[in-house]
Amino acid sequence: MADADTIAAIATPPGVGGIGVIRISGPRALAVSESLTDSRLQIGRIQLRDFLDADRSAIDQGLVLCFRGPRSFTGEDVVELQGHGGPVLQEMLLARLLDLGCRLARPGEFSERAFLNGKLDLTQAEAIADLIESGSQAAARAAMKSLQGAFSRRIHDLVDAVIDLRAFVEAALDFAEEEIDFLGESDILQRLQSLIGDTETILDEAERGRLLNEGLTVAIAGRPNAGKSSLLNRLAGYDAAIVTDIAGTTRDVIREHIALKGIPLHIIDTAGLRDSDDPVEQEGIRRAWREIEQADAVLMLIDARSGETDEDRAILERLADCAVTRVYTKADLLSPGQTPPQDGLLISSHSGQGMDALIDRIVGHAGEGGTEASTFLARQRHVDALQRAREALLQARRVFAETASGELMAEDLRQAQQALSEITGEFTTEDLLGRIFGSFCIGK
Ligand SMILES: Nc1nc2c(ncn2[C@@H]2O[C@H](COP(=O)(O)OP(=O)(O)OP(=O)(O)O)[C@@H](O)[C@H]2O)c(=O)[nH]1
Ligand SMILES: [Mg+2]
Repeated sequence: MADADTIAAIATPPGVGGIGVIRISGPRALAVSESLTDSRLQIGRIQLRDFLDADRSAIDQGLVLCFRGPRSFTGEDVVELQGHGGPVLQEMLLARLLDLGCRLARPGEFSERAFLNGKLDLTQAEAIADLIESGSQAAARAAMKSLQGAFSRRIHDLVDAVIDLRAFVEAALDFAEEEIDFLGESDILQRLQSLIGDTETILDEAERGRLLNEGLTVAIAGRPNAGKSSLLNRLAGYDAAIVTDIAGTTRDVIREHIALKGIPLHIIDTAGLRDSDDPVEQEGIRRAWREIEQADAVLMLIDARSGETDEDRAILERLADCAVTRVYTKADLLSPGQTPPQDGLLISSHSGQGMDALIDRIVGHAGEGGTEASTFLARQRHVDALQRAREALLQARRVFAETASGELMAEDLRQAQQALSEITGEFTTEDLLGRIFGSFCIGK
């Protein structure tokens, strides 16, 4: 058992509803519920009971479901009280349970106990939170696949392969130099290579799963009057940002949350980039750069009539490390004989020209095949860990190619294994668990 406390929390959302569920977990869950209902309760049966206050007056009436650990969500004894969904009622019931010796559950504590008792691994526990919070059907489906273990299985297979290779290399350490050759240097390299390939495949999928979960951040950048706010409004489908023909209209960072082709997007409109003496505009530009440099993708807007100017080139230079798409704007204003620049997309936020191609390009940032190919939902944490695992494997390959030393390589393999194990939670720190479960809501 993870904890001797018996915890309780309201599991349904706050507010008025047909039913309201209170969840209790821990060694005294059944005893407390029997006191509350002043009755004997049985496992695995749905029982109608009065929920009694200290003075034996009924607070509410409802169904009681009892589960005996380890055959429960948390792995401990669990009782669910399904009463009526009134906030005052539920508070009264919860207060009574605290009187009877329960402690109020911390956010995510039910899931944390399920994890600590081996009912779920970490990706599955996270998938529950992501499933509940999923913002699109595609995200919900992918979260469900993670919950069913699709992601964990892939990671386990990878960990097993790393362990095999470690065992192989470490066995080789027990042999003399000449015998290592006999064990096959090329074999080791080949296995390492296929491990790196598998890690990269999963990393790609995890990145897509992360985008599906957290959304793709797309910043709209460019000089004043390039048409940034007009594009934001066109994509959002309403007048989110002020548009005028005065250069320097937008000062604040404006965010719109939209979905294109099932992919959640955070579209960010920013202040026009230029040298300015106005302290308000300077601050706007400073914030603009911060958003642009952190975005997953940047749309660099350039007036199609002027084409790329020196000022645009200066901005593009600073964007060298970002995923930038050049977008030439105001296509409707091009004079009939004028040929538009060819090194980017051509759009008009007024006529709608080129919007489909732009949307395809934006969605394309979510990866080959878009999110339809996502087999599981992922978080930034998973992507980071996979990247560390890949780094360690690449390092192992470098070390082995240079030194042919299994000993040095074994340490890198150990690190790769550790990074992968963080994903499923076989290797974790208190701190990591606190951060993950602390972000869940109470009663989950
Ligand atoms: N004809 C035409 N005009 C456009 C188009 N897009 C923007 N404009 C006009 O260009 C001017 C500037 O547009 P904004 O969207 O405010 O430009 P911005 O890049 O947000 O400008 P700042 O906020 O000042 O940086 C406005 O007068 C818009 O109506 C377009 O596709 N066609
Ligand atoms: Mg603007």
